[in-house]
Amino acid sequence: MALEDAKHEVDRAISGARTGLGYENPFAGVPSFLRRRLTKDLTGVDVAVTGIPFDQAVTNRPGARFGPRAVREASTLMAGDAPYGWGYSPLDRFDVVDYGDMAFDYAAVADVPGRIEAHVATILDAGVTPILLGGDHSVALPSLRAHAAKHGPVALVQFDAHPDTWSDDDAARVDHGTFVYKAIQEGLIDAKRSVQIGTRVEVEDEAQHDITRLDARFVHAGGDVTEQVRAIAGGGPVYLTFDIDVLDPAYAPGTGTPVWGGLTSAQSGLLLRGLAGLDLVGADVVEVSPPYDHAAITALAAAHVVYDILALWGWKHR
Ligand SMILES: [Mn+2]
Repeated sequence: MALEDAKHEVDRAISGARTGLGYENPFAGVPSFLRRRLTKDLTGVDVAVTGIPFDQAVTNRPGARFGPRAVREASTLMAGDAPYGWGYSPLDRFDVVDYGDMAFDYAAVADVPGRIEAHVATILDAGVTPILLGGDHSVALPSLRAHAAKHGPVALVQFDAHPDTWSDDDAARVDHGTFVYKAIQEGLIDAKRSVQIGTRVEVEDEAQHDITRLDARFVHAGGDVTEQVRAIAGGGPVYLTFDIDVLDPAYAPGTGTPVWGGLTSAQSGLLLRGLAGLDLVGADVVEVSPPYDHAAITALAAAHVVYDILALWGWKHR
């Protein structure tokens, strides 16, 4: 029996096989995201999860270059289960793959945004929905450029401790705290259909006046977050960006610029579930910095967020 079994062993992250031995352990095998097929072939694929291990645009702690690996590793634990509270499994209905990490020259920082835009455009051109694993938050800007090129201005739904609207009129700068400012300037997002959730840093800015800001206090006070977000961002394509620092440092210590008073993991899960129905066309989860993490707390939270985003995307396409 054991010898016969050995011949049929597969690693599903490599083969994508749905047959073969059914007891691959969560602690074994290639640590692709949710143990999905690791491939550069996008034929027939619905969603591609891809790592952007770039962290040279942070204002404080670095380390998000190690984020994609840590999030993948944390995700392997939940590969056998449907995401909690959704009532269906996106992995049963859709072809979700791990598209690997984007390659780039770490010493040619100025070239990185262009590479990210091309990387994301390649996925979009294949008719596939991308979900990016950051990396710092600067990766969202080139991702938005690729999405806007395909869809026109998109609604931005942003979970973040910071509004990322600090002014930055220098096109050559690559900064994780100014992507929203630049996205508005470049017309990549429809500010009136955009909303920020969980912010708790105040920026004196004018550029984002059209964006609705449901700050951390609003969330903690029990405001109608999901109802408002669905009313503001619904009815058109939505890009969701989730900066893990929207969580309180107690739930996500491993991040570049932590701020107290943030969301709990439970709140985040409920909010994401409450957004079901939005037409998600792309997403990213950024700013996981494993060197500042403890017991993989932050990576685990991020893996859950990505899984919920997958379920949110799939809700519209079931
Ligand atoms: Mn951010």
